[in-house]
Amino acid sequence: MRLGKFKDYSDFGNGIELRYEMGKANIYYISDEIVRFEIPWQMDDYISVAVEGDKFVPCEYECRESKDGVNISGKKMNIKVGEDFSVEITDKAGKVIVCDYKGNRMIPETISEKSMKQLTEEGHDASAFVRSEYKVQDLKRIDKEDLFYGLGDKTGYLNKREYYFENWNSDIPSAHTEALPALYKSIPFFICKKKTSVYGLFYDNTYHGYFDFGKENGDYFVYGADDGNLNYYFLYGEKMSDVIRNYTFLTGRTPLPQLWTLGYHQCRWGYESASDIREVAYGMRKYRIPCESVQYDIDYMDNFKVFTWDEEYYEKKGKLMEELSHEGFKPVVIIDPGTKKEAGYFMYDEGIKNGYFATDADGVVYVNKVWPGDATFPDFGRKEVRDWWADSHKNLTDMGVMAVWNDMNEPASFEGPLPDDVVFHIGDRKTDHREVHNVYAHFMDMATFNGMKKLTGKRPLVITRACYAGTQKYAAVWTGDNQSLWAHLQMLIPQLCSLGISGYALAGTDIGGFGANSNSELMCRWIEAAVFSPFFRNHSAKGTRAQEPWKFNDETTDIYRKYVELRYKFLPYIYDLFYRGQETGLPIMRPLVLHYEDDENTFNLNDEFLVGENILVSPVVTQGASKKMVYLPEGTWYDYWTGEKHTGKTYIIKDAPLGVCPIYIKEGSIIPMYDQVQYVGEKPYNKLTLLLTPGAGKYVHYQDNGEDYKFIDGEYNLYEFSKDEAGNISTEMLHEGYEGYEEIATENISH
Ligand code: MIG
Repeated sequence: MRLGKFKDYSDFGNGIELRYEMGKANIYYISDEIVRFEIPWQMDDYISVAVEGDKFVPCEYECRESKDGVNISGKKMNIKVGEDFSVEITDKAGKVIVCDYKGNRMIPETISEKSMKQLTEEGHDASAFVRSEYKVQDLKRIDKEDLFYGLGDKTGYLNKREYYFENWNSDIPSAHTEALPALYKSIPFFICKKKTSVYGLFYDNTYHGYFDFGKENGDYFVYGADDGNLNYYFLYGEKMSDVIRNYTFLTGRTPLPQLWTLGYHQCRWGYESASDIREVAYGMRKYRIPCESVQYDIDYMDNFKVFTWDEEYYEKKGKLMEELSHEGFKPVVIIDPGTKKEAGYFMYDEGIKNGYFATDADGVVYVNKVWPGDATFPDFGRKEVRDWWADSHKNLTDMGVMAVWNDMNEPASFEGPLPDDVVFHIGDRKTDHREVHNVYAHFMDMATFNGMKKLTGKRPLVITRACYAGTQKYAAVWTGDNQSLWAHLQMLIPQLCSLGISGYALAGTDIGGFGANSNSELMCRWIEAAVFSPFFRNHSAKGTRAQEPWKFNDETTDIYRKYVELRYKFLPYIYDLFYRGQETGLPIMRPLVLHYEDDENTFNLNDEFLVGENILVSPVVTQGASKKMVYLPEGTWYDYWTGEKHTGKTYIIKDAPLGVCPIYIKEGSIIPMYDQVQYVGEKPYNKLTLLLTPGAGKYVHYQDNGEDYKFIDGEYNLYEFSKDEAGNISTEMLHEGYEGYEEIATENISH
């Protein structure tokens, strides 16, 4: 689709409308650093799902008509718009940051009929090789040095250059390899790091989307979508962290979680009865492995009917949860969107009576098969449906449930995908499955979050498998059905770092691997690598080898315990990062390139990461390895285990036999630590220990009750610790509104 020659334009206050021979386009100046470009191919007045509320910040820009379009000069950048709505963005010095690719796509020749036939014969999906122009399409130029980061949970490596991806939330039980175009999540945001600059683009369109970062052709990248508007935000930044700040300003930031949710969680799809859960819970305590929850997978429900309880295998409703709560276990249960089609079942009856379920094009309630057999799909895009779903959580909170895990919300279905024309809504607007698919989970998570918030008054933990851009406001994510494979342990690092820079600070993988059989070495290396993974849960599938640590051997149990204990020690540091992330949008687990942008050794570093700015982790993720080549960036670093000092910007070889995860602390660090507990809340955290590395430094520490929203009314403390070269600590209270620590101790790294 083309717009053709430019005609004229008008200014509407916070942006301009450009009129072309064959249509119109809009540019919205959201802030000095955020500009939205839109061609309303499908509809005027599109309302974003990801961006909530009015984000306009007063800013100044000037428009001048040029011979083929408009030149806009703003505070941070200039924008030149020409024929066909071609865009060029330059910095104030005139250097191009990004510009449209002027030529046509050079689509490689479509596959020949002969090859197509051969491929199909052997069962290959030959259609996957066919490429064509997309209905909505945008091409931008790639320069030789460009690197691409972000895009959420996509497989492969940090840098997405020369890879091709799709956004279509997909339930993939087979192994997640770098060849997969799509997984569970759709986050159409990426950062392009250029030789001397950086920028971000967020293509806010919920239809099936496509991203080709120079695979088709090295001169341009292609963004495509099956329908909707061309609708993208340009995000300016001097640094990568500015781009992330701007992106999360738009789509929202991960809210401060409850402290216990950052502890350890044990799960398995296959705890078939109350006694299975009990055995695991008491096992955690017996083996002294700190643990917050043993999670309830689908077996706890009566015939997989959501918001019910199976009293046959799981005893009387509420009994087990009540018993285990005395041991500090917080009940977390799974919920699927598919609602069993069964007359007499309250959710089905209420949904039918009120017309809450999606229908086919003729208005007949749509049915597909999921766990409960024939199931219907709540039309979550409508507020009244979300309110109903939110209130239904009372069935859970009445039993004592404290957090909800939303699964299968791609939405997944067993009898083929939902047809394109299944009718859904976004607000009051009637639309179809094609537009809603990628935001189905988003709306469901919103409902869960609001329900749990209202019912418990606490900060909800909603764990979701599928999501869209912006869902981070409502839910934590896990990366779905990985497998007990070394390749998947390796992928944990780029995948969680990518989710992190895409707004998802609270993310995790199934520790030990979900599918396939784990083994003792893999378990140990996984808990070492995952020790700082924001969401921290071991999970596995039915039929695979059990993964509770003591099911392997004593050595595994000991190593596992050592790392879970380490996690609990660093909880206040992790919690502080969440606190700060509310302002910065920065994640917990970070790729090194985020803080060392000028160091090319970090550009493609997939096997280590930073936790905040002060801790560097370089886990062993290769079978049989007992040494690790660690890259230490500029600065001075201290080995967490030995205190050994290293001068950075160099590679070192670290001895790392099973049980040793190389961890380094930056010079001048002050890291807050807590004493060991078996679970958060076992005893009050009234002592804080500051781990110190040599050198002067400053650190701000946040403390509150770790549960509810009283911090908004000022019930929290903010400590600023300063340390001089000699190691003397002074404390300034930046805010005082909560009962403080009884003791603040210090500990030096070189024990
Ligand atoms: O297709 O509820 O990813 O974590 O244990 C299986 C059973 C459905 C998929 C989830 C997994 C969960 C499992 N679910």
